[in-house]
Amino acid sequence: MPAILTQPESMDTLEKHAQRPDSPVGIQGGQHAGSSDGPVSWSVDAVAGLFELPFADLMFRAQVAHRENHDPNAVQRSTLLSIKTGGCPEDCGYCPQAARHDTGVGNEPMLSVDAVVEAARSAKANGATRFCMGAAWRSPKQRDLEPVLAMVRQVRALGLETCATLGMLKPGQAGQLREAGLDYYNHNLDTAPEFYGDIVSTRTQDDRLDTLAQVRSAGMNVCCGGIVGMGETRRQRAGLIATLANLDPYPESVPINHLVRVPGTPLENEDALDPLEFVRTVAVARITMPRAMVRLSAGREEMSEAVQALCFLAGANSVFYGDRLLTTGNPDVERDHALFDRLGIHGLEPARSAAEADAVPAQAT
Ligand code: SAM
Ligand code: DTB
Ligand code: SF4
Repeated sequence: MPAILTQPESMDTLEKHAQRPDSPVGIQGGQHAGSSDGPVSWSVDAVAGLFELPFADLMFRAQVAHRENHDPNAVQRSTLLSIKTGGCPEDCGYCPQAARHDTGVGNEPMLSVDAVVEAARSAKANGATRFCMGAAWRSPKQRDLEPVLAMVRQVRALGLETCATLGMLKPGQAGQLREAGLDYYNHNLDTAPEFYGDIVSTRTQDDRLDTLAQVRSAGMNVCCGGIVGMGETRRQRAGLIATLANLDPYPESVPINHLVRVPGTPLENEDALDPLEFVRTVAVARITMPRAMVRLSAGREEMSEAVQALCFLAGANSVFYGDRLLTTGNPDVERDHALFDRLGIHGLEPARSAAEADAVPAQAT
């Protein structure tokens, strides 16, 4: 985890204000489950209450949580690569890679290990510190996992943090990925439990939780978040965040995706979400998961720079970096550099040095 910020005086002032008994922005929120030093448990009502705060009060609370745990001017950069695109048998309503959606995304073969390592090298040269390899699988077959293990080993040897998102894992696969040096496994809960069945019918959210448990038991860090703007209610956004925050421990990385409305997907005509509601979701994620890296994820290409700046103020401290996500676009690095310069943001250094690149991943913290 990044170093704690250094501005004791101003932090004291912020905290004193936030802890005033009459403050609408009091920093108490989640309830401790069981003993007072056990994990904090968030009810959907408590999270929905955060969403209902006046915007300035919500942002203030998010900033207190952010500044207590992170450098507010540092943003971590992860580059994505689709190592196996399209042809997926699942029916996720948002996804351009589902074979049954007529989106123009073809069923392509897996990239070669060399092509992936070359892309990782160039991501590192551009300033990314984490490289995330995505595959359009329901679940990897063992024969497909073998080349992925080689990719993980070689990408990690470059001194990058490694992440993969390959679908549901079968027993033993998480262990193999960790052995190869995978630092993070991305597997999103995507939306509130009660809305999940409206978006995906080919698996349940419990299937996702099962894979997340396997990732944890194997000692990997968890990257888990969701998508907003799929027609869910505000309470359902609160339900998603509460579910994430109640994972024990909560994820180290929390991608907050804005739905990219891809023509040919069932959600292509979904109403646009109020951008300030997206900012609120980021702020609520920051407050409920204070030590996590909260990633401003899909949807950034359509987002104004002013809204992105509000997301950073709300506690986002990570982005997908590079001009492509998996199949859709993302701001190019020049545009991001210009935005970061205007905001005085600097890239975060990798959590581990290149010298550690050959070591096995550290236990999740
Ligand atoms: N197949 C694997 C899985 O579903 O876990 C990995 C790849 S899948 C594309 C990874 C994540 O991308 C999904 O869980 C979802 O959160 C996100 N995603 C896919 N399509 C999206 C879209 N149109 N807009 C925003 N996020 C999207
Ligand atoms: C995540 O939460 N978002 C990324 C990554 N994890 C794998 C994927 C976004 C995909 C957006 C649609 C596309 O480019 O296909
Ligand atoms: Fe397949 Fe993942 Fe897309 Fe769902 S989100 S259709 S599992 S690639």
